[in-house]
Amino acid sequence: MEEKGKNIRNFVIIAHIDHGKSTLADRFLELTKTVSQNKLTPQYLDGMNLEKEHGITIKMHPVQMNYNGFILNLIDTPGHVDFTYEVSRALAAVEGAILLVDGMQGIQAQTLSNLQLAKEQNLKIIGAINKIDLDIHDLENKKKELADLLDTTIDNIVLISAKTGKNVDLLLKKVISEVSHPIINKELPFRALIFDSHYDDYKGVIAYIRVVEGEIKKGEKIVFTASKAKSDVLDLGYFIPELKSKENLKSGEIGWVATGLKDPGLVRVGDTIAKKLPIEILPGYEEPKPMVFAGFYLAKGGPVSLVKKKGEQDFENFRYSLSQLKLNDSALYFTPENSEVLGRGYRLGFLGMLHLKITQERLKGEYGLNLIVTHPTVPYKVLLKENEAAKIITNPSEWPRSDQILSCEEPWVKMEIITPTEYLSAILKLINTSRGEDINTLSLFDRLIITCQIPLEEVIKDFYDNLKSISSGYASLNYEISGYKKTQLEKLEVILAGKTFEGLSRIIFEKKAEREARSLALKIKEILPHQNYPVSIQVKAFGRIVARETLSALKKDVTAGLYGGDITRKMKVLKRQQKGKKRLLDQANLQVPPEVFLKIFSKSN
Ligand SMILES: Nc1nc2c(ncn2[C@@H]2O[C@H](COP(=O)(O)OP(=O)(O)O)[C@@H](O)[C@H]2O)c(=O)[nH]1
Ligand SMILES: [Mg+2]
Repeated sequence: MEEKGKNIRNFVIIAHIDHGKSTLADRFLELTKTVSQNKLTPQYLDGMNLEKEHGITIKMHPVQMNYNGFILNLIDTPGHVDFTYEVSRALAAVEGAILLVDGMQGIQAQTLSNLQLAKEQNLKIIGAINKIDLDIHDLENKKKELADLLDTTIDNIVLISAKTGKNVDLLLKKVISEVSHPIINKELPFRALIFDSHYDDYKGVIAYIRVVEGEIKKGEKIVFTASKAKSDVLDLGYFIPELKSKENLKSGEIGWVATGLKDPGLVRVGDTIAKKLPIEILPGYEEPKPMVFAGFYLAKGGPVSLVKKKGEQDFENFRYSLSQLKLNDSALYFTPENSEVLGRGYRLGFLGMLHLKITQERLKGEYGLNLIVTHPTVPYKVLLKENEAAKIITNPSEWPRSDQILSCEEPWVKMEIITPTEYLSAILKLINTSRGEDINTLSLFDRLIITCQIPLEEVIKDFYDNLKSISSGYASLNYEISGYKKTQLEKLEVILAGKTFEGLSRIIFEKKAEREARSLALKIKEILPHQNYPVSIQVKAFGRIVARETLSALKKDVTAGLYGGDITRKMKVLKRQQKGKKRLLDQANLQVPPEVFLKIFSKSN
């Protein structure tokens, strides 16, 4: 009989966004009867509400399937560039990858970047072209492209339809025959890598692990090598994709352990779990560097919490929510900060704008936190005249006075865009207006790869949306941080009804400051709800007001209740209203609703 363990296959599905990973996972779940037909909703593994709402995968999702005597551990992965850290962690837990390509779209930017990550992990990669139920007119070319990319022959490329299920069984059989089984080492002391985690109110921290060596049973004691925290294994098991208990987890297996730990800070993704220390630490993950920062503050009215005493307890609740969320999103970074107007809050760091938006939605949906988010910023390096060390500034309110600054630097990215040739000139124009440099064009079969360097600040603004719209959705992009470069920056300050709103401040490339100030003032005018009094909107830069607008007062028709022809009475009421307006203006304590903060930095408004 075959040695136990040799019948295990651990693999991921990787692809560009929307190429059909989660739908393919559905077909696998169906084929292996892991989820019963009547329960299988589309993109079943996208279990989070947010994933269903947005139609995208945000988290990696592990699931175990049984097929023809084999144990198959599949991890579905997200495709968006902001969630690459999820993909790379999933890759470190498996031996093989299905690289899926949408036959209509062909190879896209994340196809290349995910392939690169899989190669770095020495995974066996199986190429598949999806959506063959559609009328793909140059299928032969698409096959050849993918085969060339994978350095293989076209007969190795599997043609499938994740929608109809065509050839999905062939693909799964290929995974079984070509992906190697994990290296099994049951005799060595237990070591496992934590690749993800989440918090459970009853069982505490649940760590998702890949067991590398040895074996672990329910009730045994474990230790986390980074925090040295100890715990008992309350329960353990595998994913179906919900948690399913079993007796033990052995070398080569993927599963979860319930630790009972109530302090989320004790468990870190990438850490090694053992039974005893000392033990050699497994190569974990390189910590991702947050590159987009924003302040998060509890909106007035507070969170939807049952806690009666607001204030301190709400803030404590906020902190606890963040540390719980971090367990399930190890790329999230946070540190406390204060704002004169907004009170106590946190500065959060993200991998990109989608990561920011998703986090805000998760904090609201999963933790009931209604938050004000300040204008996002990239980290800037500033050299001060009287200080030799460069300072990294991630908060515009900490921006030094311009006469104190010796020089500044901003982060740049190396970007790769894949596009059909006809959009080349429009894209080059976009790159130019976004301050891009070092532009190169290469051909990729019948399309082009444009590589360039661009300031990250331009990228997070609206580069992606612009690229999609000028290429009718056909161009795709990927980028990675390439380093800091010298630049000239200026701070824009927003003054509403005479009061500075630090949360709306932003740092901006000097040459774009005036234009940006004017459009910011206009945008605020459009978005800010009318008050009972006129609100002056001013934007300050270079030590002066560079843009101003006035938001007119809300006109309440106070005479509406007075019918009949008594004109003097009408005049009296109107006069009173005017006085009222003046009084209101004097006491103006303008509140900016959270939606306004959100809308001011989102391009679509
Ligand atoms: N016609 C067709 N559509 C597909 C196929 N596979 C996936 N799709 C659709 O493509 C979209 C993206 O699928 P999804 O599985 O969420 O992609 P993911 O982002 O890679 O996980 C969805 O609207 C699917 O219904 C296929 O084989 N044929
Ligand atoms: Mg998906």
